[in-house]
Amino acid sequence: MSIPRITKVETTIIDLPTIRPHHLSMTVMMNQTIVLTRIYSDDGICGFGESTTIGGLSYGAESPEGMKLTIDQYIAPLLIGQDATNIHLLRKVINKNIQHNTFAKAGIETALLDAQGKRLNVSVSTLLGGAVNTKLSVLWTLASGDTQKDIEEAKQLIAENRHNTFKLKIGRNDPKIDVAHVSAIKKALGDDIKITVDINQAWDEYIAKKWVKVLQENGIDLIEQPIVKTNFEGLARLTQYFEVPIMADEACATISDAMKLCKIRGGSVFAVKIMKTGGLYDAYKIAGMTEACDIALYGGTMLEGTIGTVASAHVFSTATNMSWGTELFGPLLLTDDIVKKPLTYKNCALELPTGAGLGIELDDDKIEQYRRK
Ligand code: MUC
Ligand code: MG
Repeated sequence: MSIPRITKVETTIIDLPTIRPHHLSMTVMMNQTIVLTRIYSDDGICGFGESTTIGGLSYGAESPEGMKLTIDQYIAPLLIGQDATNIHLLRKVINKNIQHNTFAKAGIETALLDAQGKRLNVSVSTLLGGAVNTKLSVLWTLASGDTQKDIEEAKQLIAENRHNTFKLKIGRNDPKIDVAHVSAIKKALGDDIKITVDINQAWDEYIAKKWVKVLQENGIDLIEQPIVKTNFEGLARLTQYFEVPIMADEACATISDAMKLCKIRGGSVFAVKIMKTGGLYDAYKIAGMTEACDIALYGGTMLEGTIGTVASAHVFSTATNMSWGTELFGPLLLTDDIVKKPLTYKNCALELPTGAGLGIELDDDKIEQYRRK
């Protein structure tokens, strides 16, 4: 049998509006920009991948326009003519030639895995060894910027049985205002509804110590990245000091970050995202590390569209320590999609598609409609 060779790498920037403004400590999102990568090979197979960040350059070090350029100019030439089936060898070549740029690399790795799954007629989770969970619990982020609107949104989603856990994005305002907002929502939704809080690095360690205490007293279930991502020891101190679990998000980006944080227990939960790790394989490795250290795993999102979300779901489905579930709701935050059949969200969970590769089909008309011209 001849070896399938890569013939073309194509990238497209897609702009999709959000259903409402999404407030984070560093930006307010009105739309989401997806870099779609399609990798073609001479056996007729095409794999899809997505590279997505939040708010241009306000969250991560790569912009959508920069990711496209990195892929077109630097990654694609390394792939053309290469064996499409040896993904580890391709990763090695890419990592040797290109430093950092994990978002761009994540889209490439996803497309290679999607293609290989299609080639072998197995799903991406099967390629990774098999799914332990085919239904992944999914929370929803309340981030309208208005306490009353957030409460109404949550009540509606609880009534629909779409979500029973909510994450609140804070850090834009004075901590006193933010903590009052969180406490009002917790009180309005009751004890059965879990509330997690993401500060996105907005507090210093002293402020965090002061206000996490109040959040803990108000029954908040999980505190995400309260302090700057570089203060690993601070995360370890907060983890040790508080009963409420502290989660590392921005701090826990790559496998070496995860290793350093494991060593000092810089969090009792780690948020893993394929955009931070540079793809599914390193996310899988972090899952192994946390399992070994008895640290819980949380399936994070960079608010990707369906391709990135389903890629993340395939890797998270293989993990055995996902005790905090996932936040893989990205497609639900968007007014439209570029796939033919949207993902199934039911009973507070995302159902893993069963088809070959990622298990999704692209809608070319929608790509044409939302493609940046
Ligand atoms: C983040 O930092 O967790 C994930 C969910 C959400 O609303 O924002 C993202 C980013
Ligand atoms: Mg976060």
